[in-house]
Amino acid sequence: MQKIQNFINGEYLDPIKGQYIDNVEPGTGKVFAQIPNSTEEDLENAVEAAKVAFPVWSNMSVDKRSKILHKLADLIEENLDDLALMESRDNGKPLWLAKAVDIPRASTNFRFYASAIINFSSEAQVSEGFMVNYTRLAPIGVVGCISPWNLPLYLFSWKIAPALAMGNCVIAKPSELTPMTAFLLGKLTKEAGMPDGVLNILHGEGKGIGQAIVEHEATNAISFTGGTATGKIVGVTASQQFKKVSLELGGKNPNIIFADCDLEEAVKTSMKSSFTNQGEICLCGSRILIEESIYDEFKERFLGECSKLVVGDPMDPKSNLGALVSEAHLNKVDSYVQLAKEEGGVVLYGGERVHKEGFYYQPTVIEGLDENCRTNQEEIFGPVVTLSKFKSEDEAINVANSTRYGLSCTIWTSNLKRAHRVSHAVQSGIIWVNCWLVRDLRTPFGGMKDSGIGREGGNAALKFFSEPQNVCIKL
Ligand code: TXE
Repeated sequence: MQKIQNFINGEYLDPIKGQYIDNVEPGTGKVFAQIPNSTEEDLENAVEAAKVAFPVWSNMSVDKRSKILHKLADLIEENLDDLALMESRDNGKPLWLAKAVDIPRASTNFRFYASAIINFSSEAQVSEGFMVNYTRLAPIGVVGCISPWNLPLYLFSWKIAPALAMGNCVIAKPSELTPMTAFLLGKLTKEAGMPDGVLNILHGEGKGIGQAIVEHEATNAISFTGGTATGKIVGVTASQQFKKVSLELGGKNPNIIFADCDLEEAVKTSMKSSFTNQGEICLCGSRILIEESIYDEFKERFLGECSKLVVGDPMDPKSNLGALVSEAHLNKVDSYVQLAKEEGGVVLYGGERVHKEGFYYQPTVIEGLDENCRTNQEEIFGPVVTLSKFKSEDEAINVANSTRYGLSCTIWTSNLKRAHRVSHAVQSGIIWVNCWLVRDLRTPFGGMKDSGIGREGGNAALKFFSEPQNVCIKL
């Protein structure tokens, strides 16, 4: 049984207190590794290493830091197969998806920020004959990065790449459900030439070592991605020490289908936005709102596509959906389908667990629910979507905005004015029109309302992971 280790000060170390958590493979339901359940003693070691490394890393030339991050991106690409296999075994997602999306985007994250810091510029204001002001983006120091289990290396790298690029040292904790690719990343940072102590990776439970990282006086900023409930705890903890905090939280995203859309394209992409990664992406469109005149046709086509989906072994290239990440999450998703039926919903497709071993669930489509019921208000975070019809644009906008979340929204229409009008009216941080999950990393990423605070991505992330300092010099 593999026992993974923390990565502290450039070396793999056992947890000091010798405590471990079982790591269960979602595809089989069997324990396949053990991970450290780190304690404050491990954290103190990581803090010490990060503090020692900070002057070296923050004073390193941007060009040299950039080269190290580019080399790390190269190494991720060279190790794509091993990383993808581990990602799939750890999370339950199909291997083909880990190879096509998760691991390549992790490499892209490092490559993007390795380039961004070379091209990043700040402003200077010259008051003629009197003074010049310039703004310096100073590194913050030691920062904490905490990531979730749905896109493990993708979101882990999404945080640590800009933090490292800006000259900070990082204490990072992946989800205890999916630690394996972060574990493997440690040695790649060493091979890339990253100085010891710059990146420290601690494993363990959120309420234990996760909370300790947020509380520790040495972490001056916290970047968190996870559930809204946890985000509230992290936000309160960090704000009491006036730490900068970025919270990327949950979503209950509307997918609005107008009658004037390209219906074939809308159905095809809606299958992806509903069920990719078993619906375990915070950006999935879990509430499909369809204009009344095309409701029946959309429903027929959508259900027809659902019947072609294969739920199976993540290692099988024919599997469209793999396993949900844990038995607890499988039970949570199933409980919401039972709730939907109690609330008057009709299950049009799916709604059942599949296979004996492992944590598999059918793609599930439900209609006949009111927009204010719990099924349409609460995040399920699984392969479950609801269909509902609307008569007018205003009605669609009101339903879209009717939850506490505001992460993303997809809009399907061929009317350009409507595309802009509805985009501006929907309370979501990310709007896709006639597409989904296409990203330009220069754009800010994040949600409104209970979907979080702050924006990551592009220059927004570089600014988050720095302290702007204005220097004014008399001429
Ligand atoms: O979150 P959790 P999960 C959301 C997604 C869903 C949830 C699923 O919509 O709601 O996250 O991810 C650690 N102090 N997003 O279940 O439980 C925990 O160990 C410090 C939105 O993982 O919140 C894990 O590493 N840390 C997102 C991490 O927090 C704590 C994209 C997340 O765990 C902690 C992905 C504590 N007190 C998922 N308690 C987006 N918007 O981009 C737990 N953790």
